[in-house]
Amino acid sequence: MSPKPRLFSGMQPSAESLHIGNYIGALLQWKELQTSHDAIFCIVDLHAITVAQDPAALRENTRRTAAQYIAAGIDPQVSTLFVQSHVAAHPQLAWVLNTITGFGEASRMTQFKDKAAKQGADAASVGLFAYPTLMAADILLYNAVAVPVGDDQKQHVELTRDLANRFNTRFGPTFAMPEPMILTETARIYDLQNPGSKMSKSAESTSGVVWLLDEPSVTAKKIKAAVTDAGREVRYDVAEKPGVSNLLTIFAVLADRSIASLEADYDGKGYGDFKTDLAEVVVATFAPVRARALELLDDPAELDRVLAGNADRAAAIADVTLATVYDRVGLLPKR
Ligand code: ATP
Ligand code: LTN
Repeated sequence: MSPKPRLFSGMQPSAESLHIGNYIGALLQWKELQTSHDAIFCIVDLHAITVAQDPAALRENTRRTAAQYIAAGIDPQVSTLFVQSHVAAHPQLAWVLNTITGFGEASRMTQFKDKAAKQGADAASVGLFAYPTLMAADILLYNAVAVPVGDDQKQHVELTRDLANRFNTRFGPTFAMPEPMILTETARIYDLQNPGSKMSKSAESTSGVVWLLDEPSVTAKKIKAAVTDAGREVRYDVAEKPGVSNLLTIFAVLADRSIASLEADYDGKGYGDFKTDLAEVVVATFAPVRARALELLDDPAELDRVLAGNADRAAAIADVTLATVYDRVGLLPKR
């Protein structure tokens, strides 16, 4: 039997709770992929500090993110689930990659340009500039071939491929070539109050964001208050009915139904019934996830122990790659 292809993905611990967009767009697919792949999932805290973080909140959010991954079905005995800063090889390989990355090349990364523009060029840090080479290190340390990411991260995976190629050409074959695995547009969830923007952890107002850790009554309220569109027809039409289409996507994914069958069911019924039923589906999906996450968070010592064991497994792979890289570039080994 050939070994399963290696997969790597990560998420920043940038909020207390993940939202249903993160669940549908990432966690749900990761959960499926962990059986077909040798999957490694990383909570990228070193990426998170490329913008200012409150230290106590970052530590807490890292645990919370881990608890939500596990509660959503990432099994730390099947996949490797670990915290980036627990494996020193990540920043170590990133440094070497920095030395083969062009200044102009890094300057062309659109995420950097966007984030730097938001903060003002002087406030943007060298760390933010080097975000993509740290991400390349994440992927290349494990010779991951499959990298599930949102569309916005595609450019970073392309850079990773360029760097892998460059290193392999200059120093000899070392890294496997990763492929981005881009999520389908139907897995993109929009803000319930502002269906023109994607649901985001860093949204200015969170009234249209359904958090995984929201109490069930709050979740139901947010669904019922979602903006719908003119008319009363439950129909999938992104241009004319972005609000209703977004709710149909959520319903279809969580209830495992087709959009067409939902449209048929609600034909002639109006938005009220539709939203009431959707609220029930969303609560039924997430109440157990929330309960499990809170239970895991009740025993932080056990959670930390699981993360430490998984970090050791990750390090066993990463350290071998790093040793090869150090050797190839000519660093003197410590005897
Ligand atoms: P931030 O606002 O801090 O950028 P975010 O909520 O946009 O956070 P990310 O940390 O950028 O989330 O993304 C984590 C994962 O969740 C990625 O795989 C991304 O594609 C997915 N994701 C994020 N938002 C959505 C969404 N609205 N719909 C579907 N998938 C999403
Ligand atoms: N930049 C990604 C998170 C991330 C990642 C990775 C994803 C960091 N390292 C390696 C895939 C592979 C994001 O913001 N979603």
